Amino acid sequence: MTKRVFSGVQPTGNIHIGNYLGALAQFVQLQDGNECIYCIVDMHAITLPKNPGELRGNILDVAALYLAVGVDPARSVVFVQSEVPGHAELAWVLMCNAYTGELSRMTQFKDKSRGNESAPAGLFVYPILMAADILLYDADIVPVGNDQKQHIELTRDIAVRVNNKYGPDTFVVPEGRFLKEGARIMSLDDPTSKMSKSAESPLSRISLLDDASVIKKAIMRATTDSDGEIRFDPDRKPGVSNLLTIHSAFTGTPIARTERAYSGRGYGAFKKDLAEIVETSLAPIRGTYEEIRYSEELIRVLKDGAERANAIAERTMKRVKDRFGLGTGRA
Ligand code: ATP
Ligand code: LTN
Repeated sequence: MTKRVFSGVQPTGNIHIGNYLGALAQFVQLQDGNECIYCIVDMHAITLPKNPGELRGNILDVAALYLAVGVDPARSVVFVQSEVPGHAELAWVLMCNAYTGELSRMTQFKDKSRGNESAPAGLFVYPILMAADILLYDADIVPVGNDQKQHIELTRDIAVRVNNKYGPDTFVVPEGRFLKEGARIMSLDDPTSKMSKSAESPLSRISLLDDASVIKKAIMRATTDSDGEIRFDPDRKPGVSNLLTIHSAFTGTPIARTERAYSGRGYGAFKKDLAEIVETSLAPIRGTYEEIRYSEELIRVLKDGAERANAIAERTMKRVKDRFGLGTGRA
């Protein structure tokens, strides 16, 4: 039986190779044999203040990148979250079935709010909106990076809780799909924290649209260590291990083989080759992106995607309203 796949990326700019290897590459692979729905989660992006003009631009950037990496709008639904009202509607229903205690335990909230009394309430309920995104489409599989594990668990807990109360088939209980290699790409200049869109230093990441010179600079300057040995050991050699992970994710070569190939050759040679591998992998993505980013075709894809997504979302909302006894049931 074909499975339904759902995932989303925030339109926050600087989409990087961590997002690509951890999430986008899986989006493309999962199109074979599954029904895929890929969303640009703009409502998640406003949990922290955004410049409106920039946000609009970032939405189209992510949409163009989806298509550039190989998401095929003829096979998959591609749309913008705020264009389907069901997300906000279902989020409210789920909020009434989630506990403040479980939300306070979310590490992303703890990191981003840091006990700040004026942290937006949206940051606190962010995982509920994410649960709504997933449950609205009866998704079976959710491909995401490792950092989203806790949010997927919460989604499952809420789905099971509602099913126990309101009927076993109210929601499909989804499963996360995490990649082993490439599930967590670390920052290049601080390999103990994850590569992130929001990190201040541009040398911490490689964005999908970076050109050859920027890629080379970031990799050549990546933090390593002083023992000169190319060996995978994330605890003692986080920088080198991260570069090996990136190498393996782009080439498909097992890490052990790369360790042998570069044995005794020092970091310089490895880094130079890696920069070239990353550049040749990203060049075609950049090319397609430039062709479609400002095209009418992109707008048409998103409009069509929103219509298809809405049709599914409306069916789910009708079912949810019936189970909860909301409305008259005759609208
Ligand atoms: P931020 O910098 O704001 O934390 P982000 O880089 O985590 O943002 P998201 O839009 O939240 O970006 O994530 C998009 C997808 O990329 C998610 O599935 C997420 O798990 C994945 N992802 C993000 N960072 C990494 C990373 N360093 N390694 C692997 N996957 C990642
Ligand atoms: N929270 C995710 C983005 C996201 C998402 C989703 C991922 C929002 N809704 C639904 C998968 C399914 C993040 O920060 N990476």
